Amino acid sequence: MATVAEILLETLISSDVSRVYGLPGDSLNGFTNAISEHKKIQWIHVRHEEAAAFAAGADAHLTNRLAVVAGSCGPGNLHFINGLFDCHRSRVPVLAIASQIASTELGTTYFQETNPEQIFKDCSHYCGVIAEADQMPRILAIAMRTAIAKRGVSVIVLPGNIANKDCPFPAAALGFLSNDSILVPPHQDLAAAAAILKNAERVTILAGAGCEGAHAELLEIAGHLQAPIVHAFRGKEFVEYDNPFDVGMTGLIGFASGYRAMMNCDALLALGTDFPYPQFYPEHARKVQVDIRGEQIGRRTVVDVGLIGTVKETLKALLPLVGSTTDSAHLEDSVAHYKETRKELDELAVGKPGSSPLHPEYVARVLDEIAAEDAIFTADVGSPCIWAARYLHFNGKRRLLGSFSHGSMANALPQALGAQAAFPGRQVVTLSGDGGLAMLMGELLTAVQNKLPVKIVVFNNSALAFVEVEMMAAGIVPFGTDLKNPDFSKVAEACGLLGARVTTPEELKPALEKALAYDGPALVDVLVQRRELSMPPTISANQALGFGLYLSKAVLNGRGDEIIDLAKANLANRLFGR
Ligand SMILES: Cc1cc2nc3c(=O)[nH]c(=O)nc-3n(C[C@H](O)[C@H](O)[C@H](O)COP(=O)(O)OP(=O)(O)OC[C@H]3O[C@@H](n4cnc5c(N)ncnc54)[C@H](O)[C@@H]3O)c2cc1C
Ligand SMILES: Cc1ncc(C[n+]2csc(CCOP(=O)(O)OP(=O)(O)O)c2C)c(N)n1
Repeated sequence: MATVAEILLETLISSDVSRVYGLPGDSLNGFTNAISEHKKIQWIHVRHEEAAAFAAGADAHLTNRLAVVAGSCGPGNLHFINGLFDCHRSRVPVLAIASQIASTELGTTYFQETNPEQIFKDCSHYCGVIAEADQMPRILAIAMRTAIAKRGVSVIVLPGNIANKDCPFPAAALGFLSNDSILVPPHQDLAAAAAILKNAERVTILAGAGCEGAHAELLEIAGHLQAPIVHAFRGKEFVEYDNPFDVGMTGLIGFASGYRAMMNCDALLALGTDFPYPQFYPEHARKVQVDIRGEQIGRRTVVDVGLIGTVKETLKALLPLVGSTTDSAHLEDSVAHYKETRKELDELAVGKPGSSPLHPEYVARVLDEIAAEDAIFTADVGSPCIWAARYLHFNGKRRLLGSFSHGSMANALPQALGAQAAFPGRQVVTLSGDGGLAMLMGELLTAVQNKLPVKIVVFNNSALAFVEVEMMAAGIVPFGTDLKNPDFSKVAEACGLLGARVTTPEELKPALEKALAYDGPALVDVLVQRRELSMPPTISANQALGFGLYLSKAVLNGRGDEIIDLAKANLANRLFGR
């Protein structure tokens, strides 16, 4: 008779799972042993379980299929927690197999004993404990179906001794492998939404990740309403390309034009977005929001009509009801402003030969120009998010991943590993922070060991620069943000990657080209400006005040050199130029 671990594995295989990310340990031996014997599932051996969870999240995001992580008891699966939070908040289907100490020892504060069912409660839709061998197939199926149907994390807690017991039931099919259901709101709700949109003079669309697969419908309704389209960050990869209505992103790291188009409208149509910052929503506009999850509607701003539906199908149903306006003043004004904003941003992305350190904008721009047309990018939380938001172009084939909803540092490298494992033939490129890279630097070894040819571009500014800006904006003198970095290219070489270090603009393109063409993992360490300020598109009185305060504090502290630094980075232009 097959063991619980073997039936578990067979169930995964029959559900199209072909990789498991993890790190072994005593209580997980039954499962890893089954993997080693079956050979139908690839074991992606990571150096830190958090990385396994980030990698699985990227895999699930890109494949729209369940991804799986497995970790040993106690500290082994505890390490998953931050990565699993990211997966859950990004709404990607991930199953975590958290092995547990022997069931005979539970409740005795035994060596490595934890309560995973409590620990993972907040980052999962379902957490089932397998107390008996007979129970496993049903608990597993519930966990898998829940992760797929609700999109998020499920956890099964499996004591090591039970994994090795005989299982009397065979592997059973789940019945579905993804949730692609469509949902159309009722006519009366659509009519109420249409009335708001028809009666408005200036409609703006805020489009998010829920617009995936609805590009044509999005453009069609924008045409009918003569509405500029602003995108939320997770919607960038699906919305911005081939889009004459595009006016950029809004938010703290967005474009001035995106902010302006939102604030100038008298009706907002929010489509598949959970853009989280209330202060960036227009106060006086009427609002219609479409979301597949009704509970998301009205969470960030007051909404007049909520439509529970999938964007594509809802727009198809809404289109005949909204009519067509010929008044294009708001659209034309917003697009013109966007063009100006874009021009200003592009002017910052320059590299004067010999000047060191480089402008990070220039690094992102060159990367964007030479990366493959179906490249997968991952961006670390911190200022790499800014460069990705402003300088990477998408085309319907390229993809973008980040820890956008959870906001955890160190996501870019492990997400790249998962992306590369899922798509071995595609170019996978990180925009890594120096702080972010160092946080999970052991994963360089994962890239080498698993032959994952990811390309890591380090924006090395010797600082936790993003929080430094936050501190300055809040009127605080930066503290604890210095990073004493090694030469990351040498670290990479020691780990078995191709390494390169770039100190001047003219070295950049050749180094990136060589790394992208290299048949294996490569790291390019680029020295970039530390105080390349990326101020919000609109500065509130408080933030400006805070900034002034910082300057005076800096002077008082005898840190005049920092002010000169800021001047070099063209602060005034950024603050007041747009
Ligand atoms: C350092 C940092 C700075 C950031 N700054 C900004 C910023 O300035 N601007 C910005 O925009 N973001 C910013 N973000 C990201 C931000 O935190 C949010 O993650 C992002 O705005 C959310 O994008 P979204 O609404 O497209 O995606 P999500 O938050 O994932 O929302 C998608 C919504 O669509 C729904 N949905 C999914 N599929 C469908 C479907 N088929 N039909 C209908 N609905 C569907 C979901 O239920 C969900 O409510 C930043 C993140 C970081 C880490
Ligand atoms: C795990 C975690 N720790 C701390 C933070 C707070 N934080 C956000 S961005 C950031 C700095 C990131 O630094 P780095 O990776 O060097 O990128 P930079 O902003 O310098 O380009 C910090 C500390 C976080 N988001 N996640």
